[in-house]
Formats: sequence, structure tokens, C-alpha cells
Amino acid sequence: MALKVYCDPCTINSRKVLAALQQMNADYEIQYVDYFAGEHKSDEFKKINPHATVPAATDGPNLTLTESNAILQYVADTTGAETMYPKDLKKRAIINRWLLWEASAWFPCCYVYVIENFVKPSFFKQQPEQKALDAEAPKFHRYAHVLNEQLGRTKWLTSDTDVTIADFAVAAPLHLYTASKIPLDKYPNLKRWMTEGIEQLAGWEKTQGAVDKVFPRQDD
Ligand SMILES: N[C@@H](CCC(=O)N[C@@H](CS)C(=O)NCC(=O)O)C(=O)O
Repeated sequence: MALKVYCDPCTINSRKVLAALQQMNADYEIQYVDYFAGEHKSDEFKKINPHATVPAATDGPNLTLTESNAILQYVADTTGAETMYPKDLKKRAIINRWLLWEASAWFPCCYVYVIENFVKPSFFKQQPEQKALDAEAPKFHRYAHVLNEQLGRTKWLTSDTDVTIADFAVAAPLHLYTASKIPLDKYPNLKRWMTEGIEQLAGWEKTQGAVDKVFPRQDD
């Protein structure tokens, strides 16, 4: 039975998983959960993911996974995607630290920009809450500075040679950076990694169409 990914392909953490799975040539099927219709909050979906967030995944009757980064680790291991998630424990530990940081700090910070600057005005005809954006800005700049320094040292997040699941994890919260008014221009290495690195990857490109369908691109 193939891996089933419950997701809305236009959302950050779903796109993260789908792009990385494409990059790894993983075998999976999509079970669409309409985020904007609130299907992730339905009782039926909460049987799969009681946290009511997308994505989630099942692999047969005995494994249900939530947390996008846990899905990436599992699929990288089961498909044997050695360069995306090396078995070498030191390399793996470095990837794990970025995955944990992304889930606990970077995603929640970028999500404020996505929700306030893009989702609220575009889909709910609401004004962005400036107070929320102002509260997040110092964190964003602190985090982006660290990423910018790292990406001045290495081409990809953890090495010069190999893109890993950490790159997909950390890139995903930026996937709507223009529409979300995420100030990438101040961070040239981060912007270069995003535009000349991540956006050129086959896995990223193959998952762009589903995003564009929901959020037609303005000129960058
Ligand atoms: N740490 C979780 C976060 C998942 C998450 O928050 N997903 C967002 C979409 S990107 C969501 O479903 N939010 C629920 C909501 O806004 O009600 C993961 O990595 O899977």
C-alpha cells in the first residue's frame, strides 16, 4: 500500500512534504484536505490528525504520522534517500537541528507574515494586524540573519554538495515570500539560496503549479 499524504498542496507544510517527496522520487498518493474550507478541522480528519493541521500521512494501517518533518525523515529513510538524509550520525544531527528549529521557531514566525499580509487580506477581506507583525519582526530579522550567515558559508543549508530535507523544511515557510511581504531582500545569501537554489529544484518546480492555482503569482 502506498504512502498516503493528507494535505492541501498550496499550504506551507504540505508543500514542504510534497516537494521533498518529489525530489526523492518517493511513491505516494495525495488525499486532498481543503484548508480554506476548514476540512482539517473536521471530526473525520481529526481521527487522522487530532492536532487539526496539515499535512499528515499514513503508511498502511499501523502507521499514522503527523508533523511534516517527521514525515520527511520517515520517507527519506524508507526510500533510502541517502544524500537527502544521510545515515552518518553527525551529518544527520546537523540536519535534525535545523528541522527542530524550523518547526519551533522559523515556521511560526514566517506564518505570521503569511497569515497577516496575505491570507487575511486576500481570502478573508480582513486587514493585517500590524501589532502582530511588529511583534514578530525582531525575531524574523534575528532568524534571517542566522540563515543568511550560514548560507554565506555553504551553498545548501548543511553542505556545499547536497540538498537535504533540512533545505526543504526551512524553504517552505518562505514559499509565498513576495505575497507575504517577507523581507528577503535584506538577506542576499538567503534570497540567492531561495531563488537560484530551492526554486530551481525539480521537486520544488513540480509542486509550484498547485500553489499557483490557488495563489496566482503577481510579478515579483
Ligand atoms: N508543526 C506542524 C505544523 C502544521 C501546520 O501548522 N500546518 C498549517 C498549514 S501550513 C495548518 O494546518 N494550520 C491549521 C490552521 O491554520 O488552522 C507540521 O510541521 O506539520
